[in-house]
Amino acid sequence: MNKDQLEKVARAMVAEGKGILAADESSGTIKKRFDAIGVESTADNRRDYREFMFRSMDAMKNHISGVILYDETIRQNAKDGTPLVKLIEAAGSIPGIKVDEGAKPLPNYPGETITEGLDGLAGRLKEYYDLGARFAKWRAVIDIADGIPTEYAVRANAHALGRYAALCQEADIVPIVEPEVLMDGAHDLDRCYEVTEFVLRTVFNELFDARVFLEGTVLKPNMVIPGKKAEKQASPDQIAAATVGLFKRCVPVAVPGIAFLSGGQSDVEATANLDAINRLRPLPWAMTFSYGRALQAAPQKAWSGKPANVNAAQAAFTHRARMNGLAAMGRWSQDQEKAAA
Ligand code: 5MM
Repeated sequence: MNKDQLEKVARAMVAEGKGILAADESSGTIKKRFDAIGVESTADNRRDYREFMFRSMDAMKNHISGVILYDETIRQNAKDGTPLVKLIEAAGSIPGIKVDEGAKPLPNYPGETITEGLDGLAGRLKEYYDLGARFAKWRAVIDIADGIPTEYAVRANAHALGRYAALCQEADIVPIVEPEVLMDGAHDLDRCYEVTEFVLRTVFNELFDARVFLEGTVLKPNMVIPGKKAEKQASPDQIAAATVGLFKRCVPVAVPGIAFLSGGQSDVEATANLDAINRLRPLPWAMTFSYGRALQAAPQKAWSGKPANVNAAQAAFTHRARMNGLAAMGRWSQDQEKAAA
């Protein structure tokens, strides 16, 4: 394990004013996104779509520290034959790879899942390193509803995250550790706090037990936020106070950075909440974004599969990347959002 390299990459992933583009939608998920804009999910369309984002130079150079890719994308070439990985590197951004094989039903625990993908992972990581990946991602999914999550499901998922992270570091790849507490339910902010606290404590216990080098990791969590169907929603200041307060109690300062998922928040909501979090500086870690939907919803809509729309779609992507870059420094405002739109 090259600890210096791991720490250097982890710090670069959360560099000031930059964050991560989560473009690792699996085939099923990207099909859903394309269905919504009336685009057929073919390999060429997926390539064209991701290519225009990676060629958005201003966004990539100034605001996107790294890109999480899916297995298909890390092997794909741009239309002119250049590997997509090279486009990312040319912009000074770091290629990464999703290595989990998805959340599958957990036997005997209705409504809960376990993320699979540990078998053969050591070999796959070696191959991904050779293809250019310098970090990886594994997502555990924890749902909140009546009677769930159970302690067993949280422990099983945390254990897998620990084993994944240790395998990554052995391959000189920085693990993004993503325990996602879903915001799909009707639960309130306090319930999200309680579940996220148990999840984070359990995950860090497993990382300690697996002897993971924390300085060479990045945490990708949910914010502490009420469920989408909750009667009472919360303001960015309330979400920021709950999130930072909880993380200070559960996340070791050896972790260089926390890169949030957007989890179904609207794009501007995800930016406003990240901004409120960074207005609570000084913080013990960099706190930035690793957004999928909140970075891509606008460019997807603007593109809608038409080559003539590529410039507008790149502008939409650049705008969201810039707004989130500002939020990652606590310097975003509604006025900038509107002025640049
Ligand atoms: C981009 O979506 C990622 C892959 O999802 P699937 O494996 O379900 O296809 C997803 O893991 C994503 O990286 C995180 O959920 C964060 O994305 P959001 O959209 O929540 O910011």
